[in-house]
Amino acid sequence: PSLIRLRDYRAPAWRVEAVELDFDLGIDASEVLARLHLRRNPAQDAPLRLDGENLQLLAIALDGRTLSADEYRYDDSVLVVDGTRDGSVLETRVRLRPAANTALEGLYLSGPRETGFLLTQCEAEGFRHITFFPDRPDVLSRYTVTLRADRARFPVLLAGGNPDGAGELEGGRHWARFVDPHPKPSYLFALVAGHLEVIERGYVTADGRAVQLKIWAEADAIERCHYAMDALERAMRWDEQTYGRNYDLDVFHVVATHDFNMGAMENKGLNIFNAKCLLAEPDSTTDEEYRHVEAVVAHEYFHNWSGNRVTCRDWFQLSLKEGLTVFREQSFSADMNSAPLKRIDDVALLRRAQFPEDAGPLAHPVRPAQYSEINNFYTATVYEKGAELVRMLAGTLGRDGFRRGMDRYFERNDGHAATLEDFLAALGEANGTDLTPYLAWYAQAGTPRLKAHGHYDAAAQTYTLTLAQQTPAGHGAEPRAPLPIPVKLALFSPHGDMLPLHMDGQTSKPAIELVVVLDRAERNFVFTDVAAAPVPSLLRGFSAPVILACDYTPDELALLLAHDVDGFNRWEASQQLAARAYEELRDGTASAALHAWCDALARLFDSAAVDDALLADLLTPPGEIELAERETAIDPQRILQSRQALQRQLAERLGAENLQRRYLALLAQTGIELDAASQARRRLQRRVLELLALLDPVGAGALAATQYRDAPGMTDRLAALSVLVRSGAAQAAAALRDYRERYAGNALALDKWFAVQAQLPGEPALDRVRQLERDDAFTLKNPNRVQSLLGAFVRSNPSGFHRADGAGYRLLAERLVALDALNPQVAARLATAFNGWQRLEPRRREAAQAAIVELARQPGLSRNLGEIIDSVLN
Ligand code: BAL
Ligand code: ZN
Repeated sequence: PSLIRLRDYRAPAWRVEAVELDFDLGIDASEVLARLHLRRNPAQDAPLRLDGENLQLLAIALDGRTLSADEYRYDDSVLVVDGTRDGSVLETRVRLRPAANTALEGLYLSGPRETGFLLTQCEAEGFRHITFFPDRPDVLSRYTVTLRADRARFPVLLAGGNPDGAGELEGGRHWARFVDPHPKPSYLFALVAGHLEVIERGYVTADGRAVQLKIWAEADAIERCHYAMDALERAMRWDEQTYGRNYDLDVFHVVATHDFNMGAMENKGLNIFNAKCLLAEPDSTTDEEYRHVEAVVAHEYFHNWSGNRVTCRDWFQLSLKEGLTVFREQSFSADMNSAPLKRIDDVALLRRAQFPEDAGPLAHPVRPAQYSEINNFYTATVYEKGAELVRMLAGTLGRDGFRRGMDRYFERNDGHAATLEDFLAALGEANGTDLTPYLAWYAQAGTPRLKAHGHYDAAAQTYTLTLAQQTPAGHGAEPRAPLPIPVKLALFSPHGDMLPLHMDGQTSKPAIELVVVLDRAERNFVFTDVAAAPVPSLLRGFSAPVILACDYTPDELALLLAHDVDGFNRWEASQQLAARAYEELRDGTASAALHAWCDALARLFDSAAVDDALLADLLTPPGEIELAERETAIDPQRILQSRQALQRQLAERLGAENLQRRYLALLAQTGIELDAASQARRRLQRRVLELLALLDPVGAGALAATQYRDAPGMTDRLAALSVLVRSGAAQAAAALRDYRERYAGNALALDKWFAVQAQLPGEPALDRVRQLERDDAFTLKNPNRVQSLLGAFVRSNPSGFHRADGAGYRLLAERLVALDALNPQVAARLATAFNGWQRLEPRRREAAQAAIVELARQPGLSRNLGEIIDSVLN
């Protein structure tokens, strides 16, 4: 397959100033009439080439004249038209088959053909499945969209932009028109048509615009949209207050669908959401999912400026909108909830999803240099690492400086398609600083390693911190240069107090926390007037996305765990200590870290020094995937066992009686309130029950069964179900039956039923997955269902998926072939579970390789899946 390269970028030869789209909508067949008002780029002399993927062309006319067959050429992906000039109007009419579209890209049907509704998904290149167009993000056009359809079958007709009339037609049909005054790229086009209910709220922006907020969903889901409406309003206010950004249309539509490849989509004025990122109610939504709904609603809304008003010049700049918008969402969520917990969750996700991606054959820079299929680059690297890069820039400029820079960026690029260089230039120029050294972060794959070593000179009372960086050689041939790495740090006295920081040669008043920037391979930072050997707290708040290696003693980490006031670093100390304790247990060597970890946590457990949620996280060692990152010959089953042994040791140190007492105290207060303290209690209650289940499976099984039965909401119910299933409790089967029945009509709740079982530890998982595939509710056609069973198995269950006999790999390969024929995007995403097979222990490595090679031999694989398989193998 041909590669698209960043260095080959050329401005478009033709632009579309305005486009009129007329849809005649039907489930089996829809027709699209497109009128393109063309402008020639005077600097180029190329014929008009339009993207169009497998379209059935019914008619074509240029400037009002029907074209003869020798005046255009169409090869099922590109239409070339002769004789166009600046100002020409090209008209095409095509027929689409929405009900037959299982790829969920372009125009498709969500739900059953009798009752479902039509919708579109265009990012990244779905618009070319709808009509002929220069389907690239740097062609910005004004859209007028008219929808026509049978009123009884399609009572609701929606498109992006402002409503511009509606009315009746003959034969029970009706029409509606929408005009979008803001020029936009084709990937932001959207329409929705069908039976939908709505909830509405009036909103007045800070600059005085009255906006109607409308959330649409099918009848059985509409009452689950109120939380999203509240979240939307919070996000709109926050963006006004934090970035001075106001909404810019008269109406803002949000639509929920159960059939969606992504989490959600920021189409201008018509956001479309995967139902799992929008619907919420206590009976079927966990606390974590509530926070996710709030985050995704905000993320899509924030795109209205970071993505829509200022869009990307080309898809290589994807992180310009995604990394920035994830960062904006992270800041919003931190303000709405607990900031340290949000940071812990985000860094844990980065380590679980992005670090492994960056360490294997799928590694790519945040701004990739090339791709074959752009849909494969909606990755943790572009999103999550991209957000970390923005966070470093924001940290460097400070709150006011970053706001100044963002104002400049929006002002200068409004209505344009921008690049990462434009972004850094605006931030830098508004602050009189040069940020171009940070471009190196965007160009290099791999997670940099930061080595830290401290030396205390008692006689001179100086502490010298040596920081050194190394970026591993990537799979690409990107240049390797030292990166600017901001390291936020503090020094602690042996008693756990923060010390004033006297830096060598510094004249201003000493701070107790500061940021040093390591901008070369190695550097010493000297602190003076240090009375005793200090313990450094480094990379506070995770100030740079690196892997830190510091030669701490277990006691030093325990000191930070006990005293660091930076919640993130306190958690980080626990993670580091737990990882060392895990290694001790695995290797049967010393037990200093194990004792230090358990002792420190036992002290915290019995004190009120930290809040419940942070305590829950401190009591949780790094996950199996993160622990695997520290190994060279990975045996996931051994990792599971050592990690379980570690947790058992902790549980023993805390004591069954103590755990049970705490559990019952937490249980007595539980409810469905969503305030931070209530969520924190539920988080700790789950963790305590999990620890108890390791010590006393029978006793914990009884408690979990009762908790399952009496749970006031989904957080407690699912926690109990998970403990029952994972610990193999006798009550598990009955609880699973009950859940299956209780939530038979609730797809999102049922997804969790599949996912809990797909994560059954160890060998039994595979048979359970096969059994669940035979459940009436399982289908490969629904991305959420695929994700809940197969995704949870291959991605979140290392000990189950990586069976030594290779049966997990063969199952995945077989399902990928079937899935690829239906939905290549979903297949390709699932296939990334093969990433990292080279680092498995030899038996599993061979089995994985055999399955992947066999898969690669299958004829007719999509470009999406083919690219992932090729990359994984090489
Ligand atoms: N733009 C694709 C979905 C999202 O990141 O919002
Ligand atoms: Zn996004």
